[in-house]
Amino acid sequence: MTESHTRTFPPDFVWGSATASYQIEGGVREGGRTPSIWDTFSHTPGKVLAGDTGDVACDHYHRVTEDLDLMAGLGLNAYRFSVSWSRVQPTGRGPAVQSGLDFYRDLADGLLERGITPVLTLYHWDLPQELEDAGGWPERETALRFADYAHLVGEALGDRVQMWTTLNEPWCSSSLGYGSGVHAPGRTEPESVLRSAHHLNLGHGLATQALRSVLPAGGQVSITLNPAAVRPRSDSAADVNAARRIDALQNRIYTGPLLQGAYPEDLLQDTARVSDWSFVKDGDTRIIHQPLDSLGINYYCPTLVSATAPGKAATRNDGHGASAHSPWVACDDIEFHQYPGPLTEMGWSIDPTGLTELLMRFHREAPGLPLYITENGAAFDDKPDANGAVHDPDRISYVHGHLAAVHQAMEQGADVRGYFLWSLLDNFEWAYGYSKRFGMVHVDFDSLQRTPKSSAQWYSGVIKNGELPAQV
Ligand code: IFM
Repeated sequence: MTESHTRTFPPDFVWGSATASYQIEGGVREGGRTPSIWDTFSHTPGKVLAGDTGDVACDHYHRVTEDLDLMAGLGLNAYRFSVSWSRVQPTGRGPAVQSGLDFYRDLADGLLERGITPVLTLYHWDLPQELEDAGGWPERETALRFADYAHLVGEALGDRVQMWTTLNEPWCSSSLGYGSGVHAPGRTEPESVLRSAHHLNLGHGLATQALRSVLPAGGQVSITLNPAAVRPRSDSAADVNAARRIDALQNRIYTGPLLQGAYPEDLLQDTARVSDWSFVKDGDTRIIHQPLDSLGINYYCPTLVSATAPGKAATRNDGHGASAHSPWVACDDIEFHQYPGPLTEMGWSIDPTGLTELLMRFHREAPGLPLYITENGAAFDDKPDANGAVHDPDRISYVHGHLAAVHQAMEQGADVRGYFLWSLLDNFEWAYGYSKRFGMVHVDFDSLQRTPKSSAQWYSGVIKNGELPAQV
């Protein structure tokens, strides 16, 4: 990747990396932790590639000090991690378990001691199984339980963690968990996609209120979405309409109530044959529409759609896994396409322009709201060479291109405050198990040895200099 000039970031720009509890921790039966929906799902034959589970993952639970030293060595100034709900509140109800809270308190302290800002996500998809047994996110009760959990964790860790995120990518929880079923809990119920999306939104609003009631001054509350830059394949009215419908289901179903305090009318109409939305109660959208301190954006690739030609069955290649069931409610007549050009190991196209596009959209639609790229990165088939070194030039090029895209948005006025590379470590990539490597640090899943890849050294240099070189 070559650019004409070096790009300098503001001195207070936050340079971080991100992980999530079930993807790295292991230690699934320790300290009173009970199963989450991902324990159940990954132990169900046929759900995860090669029968992989998060039982051991990167064994981060036992290797926290090593991982903290790794982060410090790379010069990260922030680390985004998530809390395993069933580790701190085993059944999703009642009091917290001290050992669970201690694990995250020690992690936060270890970060602070090394000058790394802890950025805590309360929910990255690992719902306590007991709450799923009671109905899961399609039930309103789960949103109330989430608020109690947020209160417990906020009270315990608010003295050392300032940056809080309620949910990570609620679209994946609702659409992949309850629509296509490729994620836990593996249900395939179109109306549950809408019900769970609403209860995740409501859970966010209630959790935000709970956090604000316990966090000391300076505590910041955010939510991380995975908005899509949805593009029509042509400018025909049918393709443009297809893009509008997917935009409603992936983006505006969240940003509508979060940022404007209402669900978009077109979304309600598009999905009317599946649901009357009577699960939205009076006052809910007011609860969801809480002031935010920032918005987290996870970006990997853009989405290209078209209307299905009359008489032709729609094929779905939306990059979200193979399933006979669609995560897209009432969209059987919409096709997803891959862009020509380079792909990552996930089959996702490499197109940083989508990131600039999204940042400019939020700059317009949520003026004054600081933005963070809370995830961006790529999976490649990284292997150690004969000397044990791991060279990953494709990842360097990917991150270089996307950081340039962030910088371009900032030049055009977007208030972007930080960037978190996904991911610190190779880890459990959900339904793909350990087959996809997103880490800037290689993990040998037999020995659990960590080896920083060349991208880690490169990113470390970017952080140290606060600037993106013209060339990689
Ligand atoms: O690994 C995931 C992460 O858990 C959520 N965002 C996308 C990543 C890559 O698929």
